[in-house]
Amino acid sequence: MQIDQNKIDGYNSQSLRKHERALAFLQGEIPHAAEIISQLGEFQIAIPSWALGTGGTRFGRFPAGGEPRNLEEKIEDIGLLHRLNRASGAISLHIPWDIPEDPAHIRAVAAAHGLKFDAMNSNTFQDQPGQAHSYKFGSLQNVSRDIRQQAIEHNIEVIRHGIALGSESLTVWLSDGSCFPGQLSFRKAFENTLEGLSEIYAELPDNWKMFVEYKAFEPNFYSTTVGDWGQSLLYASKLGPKAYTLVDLGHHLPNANIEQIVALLLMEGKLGGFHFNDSKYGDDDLTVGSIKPYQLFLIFCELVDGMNARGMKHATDLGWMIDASHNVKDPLEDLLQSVEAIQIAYAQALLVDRKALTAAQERNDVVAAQEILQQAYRTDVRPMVAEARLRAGGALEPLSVYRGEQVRAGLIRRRGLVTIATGL
Ligand code: LRH
Ligand code: MN
Ligand code: MN
Repeated sequence: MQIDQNKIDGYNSQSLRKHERALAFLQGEIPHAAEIISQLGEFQIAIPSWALGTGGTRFGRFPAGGEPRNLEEKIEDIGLLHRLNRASGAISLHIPWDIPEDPAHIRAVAAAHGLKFDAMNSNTFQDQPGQAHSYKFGSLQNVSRDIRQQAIEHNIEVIRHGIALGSESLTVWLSDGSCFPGQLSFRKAFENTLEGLSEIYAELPDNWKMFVEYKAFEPNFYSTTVGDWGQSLLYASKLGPKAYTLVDLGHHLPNANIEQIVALLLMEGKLGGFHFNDSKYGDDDLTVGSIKPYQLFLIFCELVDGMNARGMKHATDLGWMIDASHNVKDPLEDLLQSVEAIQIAYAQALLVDRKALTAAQERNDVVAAQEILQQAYRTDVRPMVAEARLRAGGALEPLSVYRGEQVRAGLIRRRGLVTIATGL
């Protein structure tokens, strides 16, 4: 389903006056507005191939209809998002949920939509049909060498798929761990996992990165073998310079100070990427910015500050990905909201008066420091985000265009009401 440029321009012209007034006001208030708009224009967020259908929960799934039936249609959906917001220019694939049988073709389909392939995700947390060994008691941590070997080979296979698509990173998330005290030896589980990761690491091309994703709980509820940022950092440090920690916002214990984790990982040069989502309780995978937008802003403050301190390019030196699930919303609308929430937090972080903040910190002026952060957070930066989209040929109001064009109804007509997407 395509929305051509004339259509988008038509919608834009309806709200252009209002937009220009709001933007002019902001430009008057913010001396470096032009710079922020251009940084926003470069910033792209990868959409996961598993987030285009209704995820549901283990209690049920209520499909929205018109969901993509194959990888081509998933790419098509991301292409549509990118067309509207010009900020979703990449896709992150999960293998074997989305196996690119004909990589040259898949690459061409993605290129036609202006999309690149971000991190490849391996999957040793489910058993696949025809698989020789079960991951019931873990994959890389497993006491059985055969099972570990199977998991290693799967990851190497994922790297091969990624090379064929032009991806440059592998995300490894292991559900390995234990449900009961005494079930495993923490030390042996760690050593086995490290050994397996090293064998996978050895297969990475020179220009590739490996992201070690951690998670505190679920599906194992007593211990997780890559359970927190300390353990992930330990693996990444032992593996070598191509290995980094990946932070999924939903993978922490309640009230964890994620912004501090981000600051320290960046300081150590070991932060590799993000899985953005939001949560109230656990790994809820809700729309980014829907529950704790201030936390998201504080995380971006550390990202901007830490990346600047290391001379890193915001747009390209970290992997920016969404990892969300959709139970009650149209997945495409939800993703538009998530991307915008990330852009808003990024723009607000770029607004922070860093010099004044450092000065306030140096004189222990706690009140001033808080005022400086909140001055940025309470600024409505949406006109700058919209302007970045407008300049790139996108929609001033992506959701209005999506709804105005009745995209979901069109997808249902073409793909049917009951579609089963692969993945979660
Ligand atoms: C695990 C996780 C991981 C998986 C994805 C489907 O909770 O965050 O990134 O690959 O969900
Ligand atoms: Mn994740
Ligand atoms: Mn998760």
